[in-house]
Amino acid sequence: MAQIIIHVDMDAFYASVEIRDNPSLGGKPLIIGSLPKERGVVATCSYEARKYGVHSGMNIKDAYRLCPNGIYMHPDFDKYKAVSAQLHTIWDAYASASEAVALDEAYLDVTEKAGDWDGARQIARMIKQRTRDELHLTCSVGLAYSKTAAKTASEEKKPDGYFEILTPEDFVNLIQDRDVKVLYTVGGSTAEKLYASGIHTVLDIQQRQEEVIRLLGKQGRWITQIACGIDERKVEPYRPEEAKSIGRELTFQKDVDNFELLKDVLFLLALNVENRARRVGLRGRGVTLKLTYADMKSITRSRSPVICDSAVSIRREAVRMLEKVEKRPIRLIGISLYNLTDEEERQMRLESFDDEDQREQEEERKRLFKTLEEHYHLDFEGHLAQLYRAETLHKTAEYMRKHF
Ligand code: DCP
Ligand code: CA
Ligand code: CA
Repeated sequence: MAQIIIHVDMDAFYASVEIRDNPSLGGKPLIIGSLPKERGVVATCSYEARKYGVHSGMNIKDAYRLCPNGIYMHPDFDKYKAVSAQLHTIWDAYASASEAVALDEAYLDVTEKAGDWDGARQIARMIKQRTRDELHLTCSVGLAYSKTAAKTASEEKKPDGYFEILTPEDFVNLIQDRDVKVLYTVGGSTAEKLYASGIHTVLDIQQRQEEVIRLLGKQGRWITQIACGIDERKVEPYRPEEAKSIGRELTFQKDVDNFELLKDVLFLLALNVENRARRVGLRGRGVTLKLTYADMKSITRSRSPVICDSAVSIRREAVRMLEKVEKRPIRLIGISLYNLTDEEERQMRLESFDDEDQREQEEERKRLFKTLEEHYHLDFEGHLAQLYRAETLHKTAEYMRKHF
């Protein structure tokens, strides 16, 4: 049977929650992330701030340059996690399966509960209404025949939007003249490859499918399908707290035998893992270090229980394990967090210890960034934002390898 799928995504999520809880922030450019004098990135910002060109992932210094009159705040992940749980209560009431993609976003399979498109429209309306009435927040909803189309639809009329794409033909008509990046599986580096071959729009992909597949392999096959409106993926019931682990690994182009360098790479990996864990509101109670030697022998080492919710603490544990392994050339290194939890473990620790540990971690974070900058001449002020992307991580690590 054909599917009826809703994709719901909250508007300026962290910022909207903060404005709701402190209405004096309303109507102002609000930037959630770091404070201007710190080193960090923009997590998100209000739509007023977006008018100045500020956006998620941007270096905070750049945001400050564009919007010096903005209000800058740290995120409060625990609060957003609590709101996310309330959202799920609403969403799950209308879906036979719901798949959380982030704290503020989910796919809902409403095929059975809606019965037909009219039923689904009603569900979309109710979700928007209840989100407003019960949580005093707005969301954007997309209704469609597939996951890809539903996600595209929810983006279409943001904020507080509603849009529907009921057939593959409608989907194709909507996006065929747009840049290939409208297909959300096409990231920056994939887009560059396509542009280099003169493929700029979705229509170009449709008309040159063989070429795209030759260029991108398996991923190319998937992209050509989406470009033609084909996506039969089901909504997979999923909650972030069911995730088994969050990890990132890196294969070097050339084997690395310098273990001091590996410790620095561990910080890059830990920053990436920290960012992803925070976005779904989870902490790890265990850390795994994975290594593959040049002769392809792989080993893993784990530590648990530990409290790991920051790049510094994740790296600290990984370095301890790295110091105990056999020192031979390394081909791959990875870190993952497991025993994921959203419990407030920090509350169980003594306040004073907590504060002191916090300060120490802050110092260590600064020191690690400084080392990276001084040893490798990496411009972290400029690159920190992109560092959270896997491909930049890769490039940065390779750069470090060459210059150490
Ligand atoms: N987030 C983050 N870092 C990013 C992107 C997002 O920490 N690079 C966080 C902050 C956002 C939340 O995740 O509030 C949801 O991300 P979205 O991409 O859905 O962005 P918003 O909900 O903030 O805005 P929009 O209205 O565009 O969906
Ligand atoms: Ca959102
Ligand atoms: Ca989102």
